[in-house]
Amino acid sequence: MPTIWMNGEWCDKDTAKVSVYDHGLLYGDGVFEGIRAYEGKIFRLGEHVDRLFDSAKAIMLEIPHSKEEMARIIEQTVERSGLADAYIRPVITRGVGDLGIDPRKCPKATVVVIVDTIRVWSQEVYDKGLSVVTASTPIPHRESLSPRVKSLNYLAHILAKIEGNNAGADEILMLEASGTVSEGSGQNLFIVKGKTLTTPPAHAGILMGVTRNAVLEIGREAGYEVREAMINRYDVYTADEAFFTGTASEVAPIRIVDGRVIGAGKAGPITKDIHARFHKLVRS
Ligand code: PXG
Repeated sequence: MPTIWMNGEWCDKDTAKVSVYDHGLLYGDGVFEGIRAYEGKIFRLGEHVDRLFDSAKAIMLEIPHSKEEMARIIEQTVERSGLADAYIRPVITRGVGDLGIDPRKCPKATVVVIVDTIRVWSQEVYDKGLSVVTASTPIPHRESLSPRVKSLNYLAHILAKIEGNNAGADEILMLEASGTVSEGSGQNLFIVKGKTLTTPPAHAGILMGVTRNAVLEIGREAGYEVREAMINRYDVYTADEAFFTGTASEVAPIRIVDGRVIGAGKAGPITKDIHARFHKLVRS
């Protein structure tokens, strides 16, 4: 059953409510995480908690719990939900303040952990491979709000996603303002050429995905060459294979980008291999 922990209290979907004066709602002032549990085991909880605290530190938001407490709250919420396979959404906002923007008016952060399930695309889309278009909305400049902060400001990614929806695509590809390739609306990108896997590096305007890290490890262990390098749309169009990675999306093969069919136009052998190894890893 969907279960919510909010500021020390247990709630359900109907009773979990935030104030209209919460700066998370008024200004998108806050941070979040997206985590999965497989067969009752939370995948890389430590990495997600570390990223949550780094995001909070970057925006000078103090989480009123230690990392250990936060991890324990997340584990307890999963246990209480009874869901063996779950999607976990910790959200920390600046808290309740007044109608001004000044965060000093918010004495206490709002802490929420939601445990529910998620499905990004239908099984048919995974089987066929995703259709992708490049969005014209760029990734926000890293010196404005770092893309590495998993903040409650997802409007650029949402606007990009709307462009994809309007084009009838399954997903979008976002570029940095300079034009180099970054990521999807909530997933990192990998391309395959020969036996080499390439994904854009930290400074390409990406969120440093936990799934991305896992796939980098899996790729190395499997004996592929694995690179973090800047790529352009040309590299994507001419790749043998391409796939997205993300906690919600897992490993999702890409079939077509901006009308260019990628490789054979279906999940290639290396994508299938990475997918199988990933599913084994999360259940190990
Ligand atoms: N880039 C961005 C911008 C993200 O939000 C990822 C990459 C992948 O990171 P992980 O750590 O999950 O491998 C994310 C993930 C969704 C959804 O509906 C995805 C995310 C957040 C909210 C919703 O797919 N974040």
